[in-house]
Amino acid sequence: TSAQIGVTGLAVMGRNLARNFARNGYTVAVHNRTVARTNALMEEFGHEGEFVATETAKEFVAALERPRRLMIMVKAGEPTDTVIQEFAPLLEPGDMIIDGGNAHFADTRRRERALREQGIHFVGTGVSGGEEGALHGPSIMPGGSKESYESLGPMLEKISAKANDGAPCVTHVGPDGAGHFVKMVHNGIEYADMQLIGEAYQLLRDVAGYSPAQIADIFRTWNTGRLDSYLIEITAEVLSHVDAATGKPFVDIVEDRAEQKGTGRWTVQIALDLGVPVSGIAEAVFARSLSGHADLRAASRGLAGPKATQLGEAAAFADRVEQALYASKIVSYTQGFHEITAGSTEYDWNIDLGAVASIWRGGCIIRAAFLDRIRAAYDARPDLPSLLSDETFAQEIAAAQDDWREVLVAATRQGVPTPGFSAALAYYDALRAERLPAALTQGQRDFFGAHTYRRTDREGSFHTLWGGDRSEVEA
Ligand code: NBP
Repeated sequence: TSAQIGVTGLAVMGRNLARNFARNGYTVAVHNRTVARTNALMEEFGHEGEFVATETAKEFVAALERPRRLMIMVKAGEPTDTVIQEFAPLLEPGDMIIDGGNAHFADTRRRERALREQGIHFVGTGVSGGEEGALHGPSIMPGGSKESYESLGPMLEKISAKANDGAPCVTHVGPDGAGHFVKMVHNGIEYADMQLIGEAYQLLRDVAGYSPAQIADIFRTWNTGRLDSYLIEITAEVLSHVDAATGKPFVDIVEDRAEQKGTGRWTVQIALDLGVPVSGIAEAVFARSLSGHADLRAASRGLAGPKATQLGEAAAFADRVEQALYASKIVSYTQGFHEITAGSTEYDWNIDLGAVASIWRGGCIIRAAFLDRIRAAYDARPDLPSLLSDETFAQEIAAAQDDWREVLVAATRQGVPTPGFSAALAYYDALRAERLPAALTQGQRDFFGAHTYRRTDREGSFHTLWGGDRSEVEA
């Protein structure tokens, strides 16, 4: 039997993707560096479909029908290069290597270029949805050549999640590293979403005085409205969970130090390189980093805070927090989509933003009803300068902004840190400002470094002779 697809790397993700392909009727060749994993898969799940278990790279490649489709699901970084070096010499022009790991898009671009010289299609593919998604339907973000998508697309569409309207959560994102780039920004947005939810929780707890169980109920209610999303849903689950050993709320017995694997950090690093202000995502990454500085936090615990003040009605405050959360969420997505636009321009990817919103509607961690509306906004106007310029979103923020500001006043007064909410509001206010202090910055730069400035009333670059008679010269 020849297999339509092969999966090498059979840890949680690879194993579940292989099972997903098999359950959808494909014959799947499976391979892993350590053969025990392959055997375990066959023993436990071999009955689920047609698998071809292989031990060596040669056997694995020989099991695949041509052109070969070989999917790599190993640890991202060096292991991916090792595996490519192992398999590429055994492949022929027209064959496809699909990397479903969380690769950095720059690595994907490098690998794609090298393999293209051999006539091999390298398809860097973002896969989101974790272990469960891999098995039951992830959101899939393939890059690589158009030609490879013609061959792979139908298979990926079959195993992917489906949105409410039945559309598969996969699209050809764009050439070379486009898929991994979009997956990276997805994760950056995920960081921001989680941070904003965390801030809402903290405000409901410390300002409004609700218990974790009560906050879980509030999130459940929010989940029936415009915030309807996987992350809000699981937040309610986590908050209502009680620790069996102590009987305390689970959230109170977990160490408050958030970890990260790097995709959020990449999103910010690349945004800095591209000159895109993703302040909300950056604050989310910094918030995790700050939480991990245990010594610094211990040394700072005695610093002065505000006097406790009386809050009005808690329920009314909770409604305001919902407005603040929603408005801040619109801003995070605005920033994330701006980064995708900038990447697409820089690397000539021609990414369809509406299609990206569409494939995030199901399967992935940030799946949300909200994404349907982003898709609609871009479908109506593909050249939308920013999500904030969409009329519906602009109106929603207009309606939310008073409450958003009130929440931040309360947070500031009580000393509850809200870097995500605050950065989002600052971004919003800066974008809509008639004038920014950047004019003063330009003056300072011209003063100390003769960096010149532009005038509002005439073309050209100018410099003021600050150390002399302060007359202006054309630069
Ligand atoms: P891991 O990231 O834990 O990687 C384990 C796999 O990599 C095993 O199959 C292991 O083989 C193989 N491997 C390593 Br490590 N070094 C190797 C090498 N030098 N040569 C060949 N194989 C090597 O697995 P995972 O959590 O299933 O994730 C797989 C990929 O999917 C990663 O890139 C990850 O970032 C990405 N991803 C994960 C999730 C998630 O929720 N976990 C979600 C989305 C994407 P062995 O069995 O012989 O040690």
